[in-house]
Amino acid sequence: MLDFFVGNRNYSSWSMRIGVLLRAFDISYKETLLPFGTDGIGEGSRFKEQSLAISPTGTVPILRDSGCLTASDEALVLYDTLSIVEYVAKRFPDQSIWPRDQALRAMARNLCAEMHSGFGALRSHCPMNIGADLHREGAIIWRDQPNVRHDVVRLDTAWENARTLSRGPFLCGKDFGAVDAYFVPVVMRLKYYSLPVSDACHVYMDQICNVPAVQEWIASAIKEAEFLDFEEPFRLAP
Ligand SMILES: N[C@@H](CCC(=O)N[C@@H](CS)C(=O)NCC(=O)O)C(=O)O
Repeated sequence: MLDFFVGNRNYSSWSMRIGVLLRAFDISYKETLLPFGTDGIGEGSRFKEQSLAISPTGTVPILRDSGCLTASDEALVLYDTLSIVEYVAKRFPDQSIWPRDQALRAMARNLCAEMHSGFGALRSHCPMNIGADLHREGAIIWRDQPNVRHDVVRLDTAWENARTLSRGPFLCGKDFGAVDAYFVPVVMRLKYYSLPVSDACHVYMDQICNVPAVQEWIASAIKEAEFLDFEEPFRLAP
């Protein structure tokens, strides 16, 4: 049995990647929310205490597979989005989580790795906040933060190249895959901060927003209707 532990759906971009991936591929699992609290997510917080009880890093998402035991007879725990994607792809080999074509698969891994370790300016200046109208803040960030502009231009170029090479409409071909799941939280940032992107980029963003698994996650994030000051640099509590 797969246990999937997530953070708050509107704030936890890393959780969203895997949550959308599992839903898109119809993989069955039990989801448990480890809620971010008003005491934050750092050392000593309730969230940290709960997440450290399951994984050594105390971060979300976490995937635990009780169908696979370690040498110490404990359920296998995966605590990083890259290793989770790799594990799920091996565990469900009939699903095209990575493209079958070798060159497209390598391109998908390149892009996932780039996303995993890059786009720091966009991530830090535009924290994910699903459903929030942050277009004014987005315009100021765009004006004042050259590194955010650089990240967005790179995204736009990378997506366009990938969709051209693979013939789209997703990044690595006609089907939604791990690489698209990886970029879903970035699509949320571009959308809710209304950052300026090319027409082609808008087409891809719409493509992503029309994926049922993405729509489900967005709906549940908005329904959470939670407001945590430490995740909200731009808004006051309603
Ligand atoms: N490298 C990790 C990063 C996960 C991560 O940073 N998650 C955030 C929530 S979105 C977290 O748990 N933060 C708590 C902390 O850093 O203490 C992954 O790929 O899953």
